[in-house]
Amino acid sequence: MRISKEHIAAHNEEHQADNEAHLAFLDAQLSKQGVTLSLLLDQLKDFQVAIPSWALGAGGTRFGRFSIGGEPGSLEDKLDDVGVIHALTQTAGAISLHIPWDIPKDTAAIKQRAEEHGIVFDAMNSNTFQDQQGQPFSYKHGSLSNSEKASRQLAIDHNIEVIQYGQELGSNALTVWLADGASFPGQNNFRKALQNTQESLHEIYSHLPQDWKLLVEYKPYEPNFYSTVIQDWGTSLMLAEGCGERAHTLVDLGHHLPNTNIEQIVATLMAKGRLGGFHFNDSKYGDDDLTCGSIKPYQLFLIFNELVYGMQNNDAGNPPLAWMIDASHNVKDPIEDLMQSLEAISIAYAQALLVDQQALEEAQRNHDVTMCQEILQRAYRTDVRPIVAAARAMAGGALDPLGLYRKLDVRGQLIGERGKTVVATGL
Ligand code: LRH
Ligand code: MN
Repeated sequence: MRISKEHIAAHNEEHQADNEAHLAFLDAQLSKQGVTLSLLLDQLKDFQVAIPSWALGAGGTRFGRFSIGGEPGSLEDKLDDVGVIHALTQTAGAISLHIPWDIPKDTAAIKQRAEEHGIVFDAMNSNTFQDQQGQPFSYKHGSLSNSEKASRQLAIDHNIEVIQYGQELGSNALTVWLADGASFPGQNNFRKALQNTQESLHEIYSHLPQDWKLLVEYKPYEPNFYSTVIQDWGTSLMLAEGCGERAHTLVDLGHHLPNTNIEQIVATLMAKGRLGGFHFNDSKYGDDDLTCGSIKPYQLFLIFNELVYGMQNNDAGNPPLAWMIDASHNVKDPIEDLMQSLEAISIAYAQALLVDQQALEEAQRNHDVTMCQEILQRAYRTDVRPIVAAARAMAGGALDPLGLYRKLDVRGQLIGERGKTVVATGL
């Protein structure tokens, strides 16, 4: 299933006049605020977010999984689905693979297919939270933190293998997320588990190619429900600093206890020059992996406001960030859900670019608390959708990706090609 440029041109033809009318109104409004629309469009046009290879099929929970039909049955199919999303949005120019769920059988062919879709390979993800068939040592009681040297070494070797797959594909980052932890008090020696993890990560880091980054992802709980070795940003930062300059923290928005101030964590990590990237999603309770901006859009905006400020004041030399989605689709069409997330992320970024940072700093200096909020919310309450749509069209995408996706009945065509019962690898 391919979306042709002709499909998109015809669609944009239909929607152009309407979007330009909105754009002209916004341009008049924003230029009064000293905002140059063309600059904003350029920044948005170049903004790319990686799609998780494990979220192109229907997700599920321990209570059940409901097929969507037409799911990708191979890595080739997954690249084609990311190709559909990228053709429609021009914002999904990368895929993040999870090993062993997505081991490329023919690397050259996979690279060729990705190239045809204009997709590159973002961070690689290792998996030491599941035992593979015939695995000599189990990860049941941990991987990099396990008290058993054999399990630790197996997990280290797996991560080194993942780096090799990534090198062949042109990736330049490894994301390590550990399920390691305990479900009951007394089950683990916290200090030994942390020490083992530091030593294991250091061993992996010593095998990292010079142009690569190591991204250490933290999470407070699940699948362990009493303690997790890498439970929060502080532990991740400490472990990253314990590895070296090219080790950074990865912030998965769903990996925070309720009411955590994530935008402050982002500001802190950027101030330390150790923010490596994101797994964007949204949640109401736990690691719900819901559509970005579907539950807490204002939080997403506040996070991007800290990112924009951090990138404009990057005295700590924070590296370019890895922008990735990490979601799971229990009730929505995965492609539609991912396009909604891309829209929400682009909207939050565009609104954050509208924040008058100079005026905000002045209001902060003057302790004018009311004005601080006014400055933020003026940007947040600006309907930037016509700008996000125009940036997409400028890059060759559709003004209304979801509308065109449905008009072309892409899911119907995928079901026709792949059948109703294919189950994609992943969560
Ligand atoms: C853990 C996580 C991690 C992935 C997995 C699929 O919750 O966020 O990033 O490895 O989901
Ligand atoms: Mn994640």
